[in-house]
Amino acid sequence: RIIRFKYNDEDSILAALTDENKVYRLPYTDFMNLVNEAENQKVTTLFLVENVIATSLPIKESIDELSLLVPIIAPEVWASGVTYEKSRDARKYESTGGKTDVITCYDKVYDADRPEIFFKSTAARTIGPNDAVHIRSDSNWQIPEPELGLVINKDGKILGYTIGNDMSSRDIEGENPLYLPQAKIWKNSCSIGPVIRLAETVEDPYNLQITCQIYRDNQKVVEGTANTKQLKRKYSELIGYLIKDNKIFDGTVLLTGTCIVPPNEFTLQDGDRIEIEISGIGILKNDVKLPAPKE
Ligand code: DO4
Ligand code: MG
Repeated sequence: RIIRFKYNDEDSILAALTDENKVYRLPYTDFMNLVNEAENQKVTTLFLVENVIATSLPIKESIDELSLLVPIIAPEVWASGVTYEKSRDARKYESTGGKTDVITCYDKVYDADRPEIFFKSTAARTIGPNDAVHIRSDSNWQIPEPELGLVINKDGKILGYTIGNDMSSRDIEGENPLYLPQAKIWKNSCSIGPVIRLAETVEDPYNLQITCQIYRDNQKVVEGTANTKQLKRKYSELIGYLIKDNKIFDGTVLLTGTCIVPPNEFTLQDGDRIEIEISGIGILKNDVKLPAPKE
């Protein structure tokens, strides 16, 4: 797994995190530099990383002592929607007030050949662990969306897997699906990290357990779990539609849709804490903040 962290007066360090939680500094400026170097040498990224681990010593600090940053400064984050039944049903609920005898755009997109793919975030709006996700001041129904993130190159090749939180406003989208960008994009509305698990080390990306826990005043108030085997689509299908006739940049992250939705009566509050775990990848933890109104 690849991490980035702040270290004394150095801006950022790229490092490998082993399964035993040992941290090895890598001689590359960032994740894409590592990937490109492997390509130049015609070896896998895993080979380069294992070589560093075999020929150097881990740093003395433990992973918990490090100030982790986003593992990659993704130029863009895109997201897939309504890729799990759970999401289709939740979107239908918020847009109809709970009616089941109507066909909504969410029912149609779940069954359509073309998936829902939307623009989610830019590098400046995306945060990593140890930073707070923001909630909007004009919404009364906001949730995290725990999602597997694909780190891809400009040609759509999957380089690694990360964890993403597609923060969402259910009442804004529920009022009118045309409000989607406002229900999805604002400052600190997207979190990714804390690691990128190299693609070649993931045995079955369609069998990853995802868990989301939300804490309020140190009490767990929400817990949900699901598995990527419930995904309706293939990752190649989502990427295929994303890159079609598009310009995509190295290090783009594509979120694959949410499979966990908190109970309908739940909304996030300032001071909550969100923890999203994906098996074999790690735990993405973020506090929730309602920023003070601008003067
Ligand atoms: O249709 C809205 C977006 C749904 C979404 O973000 C998801 O399913 O994860
Ligand atoms: Mg989502």
